[in-house]
Amino acid sequence: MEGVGITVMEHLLIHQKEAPMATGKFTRLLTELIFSAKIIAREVRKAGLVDILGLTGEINVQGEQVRKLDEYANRILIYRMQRAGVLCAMASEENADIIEIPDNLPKGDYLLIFDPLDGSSNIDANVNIGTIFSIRKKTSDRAYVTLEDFLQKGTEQVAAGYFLYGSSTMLVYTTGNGVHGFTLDPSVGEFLLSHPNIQIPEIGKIYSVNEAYTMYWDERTKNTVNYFKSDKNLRGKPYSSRYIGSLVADFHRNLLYGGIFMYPADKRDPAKPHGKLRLLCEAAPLAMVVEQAGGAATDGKQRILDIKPEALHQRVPLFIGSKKDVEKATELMQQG
Ligand code: P6P
Repeated sequence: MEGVGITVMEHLLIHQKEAPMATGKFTRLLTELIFSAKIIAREVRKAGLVDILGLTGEINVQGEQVRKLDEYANRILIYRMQRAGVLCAMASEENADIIEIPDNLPKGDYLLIFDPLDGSSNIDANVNIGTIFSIRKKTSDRAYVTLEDFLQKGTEQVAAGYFLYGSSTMLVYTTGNGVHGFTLDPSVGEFLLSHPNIQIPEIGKIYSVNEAYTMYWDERTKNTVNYFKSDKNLRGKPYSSRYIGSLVADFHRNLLYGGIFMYPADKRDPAKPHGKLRLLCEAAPLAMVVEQAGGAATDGKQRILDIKPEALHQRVPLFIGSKKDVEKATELMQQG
């Protein structure tokens, strides 16, 4: 019927036979995640007016004036997802330890890991930012949740995706049956299917990396990046350089157009020998999305989804995007 789109819930139920995830519990989890994102999107849209409005003009659940949007997004997600009745615990990029569900609130057996507002340092420049999420199931038969329950390989994710707060607000996610994009129609407050079955081009035309760090890279990393800047690559000419400095925005553009995003290890900070990006709340969810879209993701050596985490905030080098480009980058990163 003209003018009526497919909502996320309709899409999930349509694919119910393929997506065993479309159980009531999973649907509830996704519904609450979407509601949280709508609240965050509303505040992000106001961000430019903060000075005029005075802070966000929002009183958060603790009755404090909210000062920073990533703290605000974190609070919204924790508050709402604790009450969804489907989680046994959460982990956030903003919180050092796992976040338990208070005893007085209903619980389930899903685990949610998220980066509440990735790229938030760009918000004052009105650059696109996003929320990245990873959904897993508690597999241990212990009555209580421990850190060990979170340290599962990325292949254990049951769903993953991101919200992108930009010229429009989008949800892109997978339950293991392809990648689907939905765009928020603010007039009805629903995310409507806008990008069914996203497939990333096998060979891209964009490379994304912060070349300011060249002097901190090892020779293999320099050779790998130079490959995309030369005419000795699969395209026979240099790839275009595009780097926003907001992971979700860079990833989303490359997902649609084709390309490779690289955040290699560098020698800038001895405390972060494996680069800046985090395995559990950034690399693993985006790796599930990109593989479901026909792409690839490695740490320069192995598949991101095969990495067994050792710590909640473990950082990994990330090479993610078009399959042939990531395969070539990984090959070059292994050369002596
Ligand atoms: P750099 C934003 O702070 C972020 O975590 C990602 O969104 C982004 O890809 C990366 O850092 C940018 O880091 O070191 O290039 O400024």
